[in-house]
Amino acid sequence: TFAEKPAPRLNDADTLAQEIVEKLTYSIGKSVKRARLHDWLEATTLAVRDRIIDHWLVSSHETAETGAKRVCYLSMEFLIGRLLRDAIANLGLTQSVREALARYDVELDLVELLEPDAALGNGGLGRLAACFMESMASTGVPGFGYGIRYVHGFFRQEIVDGRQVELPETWLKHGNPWEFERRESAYEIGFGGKVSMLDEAGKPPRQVWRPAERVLAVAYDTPVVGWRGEHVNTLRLWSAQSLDPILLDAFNAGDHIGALLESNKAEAITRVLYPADSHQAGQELRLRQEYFFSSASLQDIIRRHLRENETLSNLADKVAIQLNDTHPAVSVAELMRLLMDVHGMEWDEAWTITRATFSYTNHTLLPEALETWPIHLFERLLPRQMQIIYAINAVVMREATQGQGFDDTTISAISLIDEGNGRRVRMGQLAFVGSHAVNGVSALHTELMKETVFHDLHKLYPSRIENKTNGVTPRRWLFECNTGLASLIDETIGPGFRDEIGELKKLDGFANDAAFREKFAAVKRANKARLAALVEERLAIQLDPNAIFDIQVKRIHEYKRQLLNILETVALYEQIRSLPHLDWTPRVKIFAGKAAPSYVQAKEIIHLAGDVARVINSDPSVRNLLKVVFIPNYNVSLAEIIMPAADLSEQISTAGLEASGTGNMKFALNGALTIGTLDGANVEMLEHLGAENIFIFGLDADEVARMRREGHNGQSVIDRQPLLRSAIDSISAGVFCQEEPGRYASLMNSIRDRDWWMIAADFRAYWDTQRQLDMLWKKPDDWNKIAVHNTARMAWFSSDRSIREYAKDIWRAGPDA
Ligand code: 26R
Repeated sequence: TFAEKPAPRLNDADTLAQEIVEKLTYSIGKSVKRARLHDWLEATTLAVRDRIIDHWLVSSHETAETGAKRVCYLSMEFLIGRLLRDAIANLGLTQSVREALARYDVELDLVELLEPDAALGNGGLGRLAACFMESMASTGVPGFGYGIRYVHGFFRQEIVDGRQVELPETWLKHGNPWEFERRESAYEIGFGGKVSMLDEAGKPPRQVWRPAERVLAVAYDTPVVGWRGEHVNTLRLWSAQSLDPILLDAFNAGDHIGALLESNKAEAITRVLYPADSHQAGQELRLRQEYFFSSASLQDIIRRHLRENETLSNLADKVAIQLNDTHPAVSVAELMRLLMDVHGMEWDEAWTITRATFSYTNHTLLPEALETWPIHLFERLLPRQMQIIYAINAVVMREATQGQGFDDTTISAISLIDEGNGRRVRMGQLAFVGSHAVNGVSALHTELMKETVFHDLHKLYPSRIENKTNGVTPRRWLFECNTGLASLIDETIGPGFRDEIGELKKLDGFANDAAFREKFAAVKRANKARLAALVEERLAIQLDPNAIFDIQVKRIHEYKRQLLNILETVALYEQIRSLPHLDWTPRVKIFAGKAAPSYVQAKEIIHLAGDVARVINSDPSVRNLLKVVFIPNYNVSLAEIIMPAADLSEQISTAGLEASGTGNMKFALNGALTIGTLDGANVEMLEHLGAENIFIFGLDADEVARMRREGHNGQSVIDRQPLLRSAIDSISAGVFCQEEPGRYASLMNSIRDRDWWMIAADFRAYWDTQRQLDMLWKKPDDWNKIAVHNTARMAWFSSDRSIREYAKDIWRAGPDA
């Protein structure tokens, strides 16, 4: 029995107006006359939500009835941003909702702006999870996102006296109309305590874990609607609650405060997102978060499976679980525990099922970002899981000893236990051995995984690593954020690309059509004007729309080399001042991004960008030829304004260190040219765009590795580069921070000494490529041709393509399974 297909609703403005006003009246209790903009947001959301729910119920019943395999995407982060515009667009309601609200003199665009930006993620990994959720819904893969319902998402960034200040984010302040609390889907999560052998009469002996603490995981579901509203999936986020909201004993004994403290401690687990994406914090609370959401998700998966199946033996045929990086890697041990200790399965069967169920995606090779946990902490918090990890390790060690060519060194590299640093559990190794498939996120990254972090595991299991290049959803990152361009494409090649993004290719020929190029450029100009207005309003800086909008937005990281960009900016500034008669191309350098609160160098880079901006922007001698802006509080919503407004996209990481990048794809899809290194997915963009349409410079990954091995010294390069030397010297001398001349001494010295990130080494190639782009800007026809080719050739980087590859090669799920 399928869920009753709902009677199709009318999608005209009259019907929507009526439904919205009904919500306003009866769900919010406001009259049209009294309603504030916020009330309209809520009423509109509720009306749109009803239509999603119709499809949601059908989708979930269909999956249950057909016994289709489900995909569970376990991720500590989902960087979803605003949902209303996305939902309205995917349902095809944009015009009628706009008209419906206009009848009450309410502007849809203004209503949308009031929605908080759900920032339950740090950056690339979290935004990828959000794009994947949307693409699973759009391609009809029965997907469940599992994560954490943080009360405070990623911090809000303010710049105070030039420095980053972190403020708490309170996205739930006005409630969240998208979520449904599911009190019936709640699970107990244990911590600490002891493990003992239980020997019951007539039963084989087994281990039981008696946790010392227990908290409740309560589910909150958000529907995720795909393109044309045909399929709706679920994002299930867990919230921690105290098992007894008040410990009755303590309460009755008169310990009112003590009783409530206990519940605070439980609820602390899901209170805040860790904002570090570079260095592992190693906090106990973080491990608690990882286990909390892993265990809740697995218990939920098992319960649903047993509702529909007699046995757990076929679990792997019915569910695929994707581990989004190592953050949920403890799931490998937890599933083993649940299968054996709770459901009585034998080790061998449990291990076979576990490996057939899990797969793991690696998102970074940076050694300092690889997760390991001290054994003593692990053992104290999760004693049974620690036992299981030792047992898994024994299995793997046995396989390695039997394998060819594994000596002591390789075997200790494979071990789940790092014996070198005070004994730690290696979460990457755990995720790897517990999975049947392990993937990197770009072709280059996947090859480097095989050569570096997983060199020895790859030798032991040579067919396990495969590549799945990232993608971005074209709905949010083209149709919704760039309606001007999307409509122009409609007019030019017809609307087929909205259902089949590959049709964008038809645009390629129009690169040679002068009339089309003019329209394409007009759209870009309008998008630049919109960004300029935002900058003017927020920062009181005026931008020249005739200048190249040269943009680098992403987390602030040494390896992403915002510093290289700033040095080139300073060098350009000095050149303009010393050669004012030359025909300089006007540029606006735009930066945005957050630094991890404890990442000192990243914060100094933000400070420097602001200092440089202040001096350059107030220097009349550069005459509008150069402007520099740092836009505070980069988030998904800001990205939606920035991506369509870029002429030039900066993707300049030290080669070998950016696993993929996804901002690179969003920019190019919206017609920006890329200046970048041969890193991450830039390599594949080069293949799809052709070398004439992307501006690649600098050392490649092999060269970086060789120079690091052989020892490289920045000073010797700087001595041969007068522009670079002068820029570094000016910054060191305090030209941009006269109030504190020594402010950037250590930042500059790190380039002079070790130059670990190859900033000095790549400067010249970067400078030359930028000047080549200056020349190109003077030939708008040539520039715009390339821009059109970028949009036309980026379809392959749709996350629908990524998802179809995962579904076919890893999950064996989805409509084509
Ligand atoms: C353990 C903790 C400190 C931590 C480390 C790293 C927490 C979060 C991260 C974030 C990393 C894994 C991340 O976001 N990586 C990015 O993933 C994107 C999606 O695959 C890539 O495009 C991007 O290149 C990569 O940096």
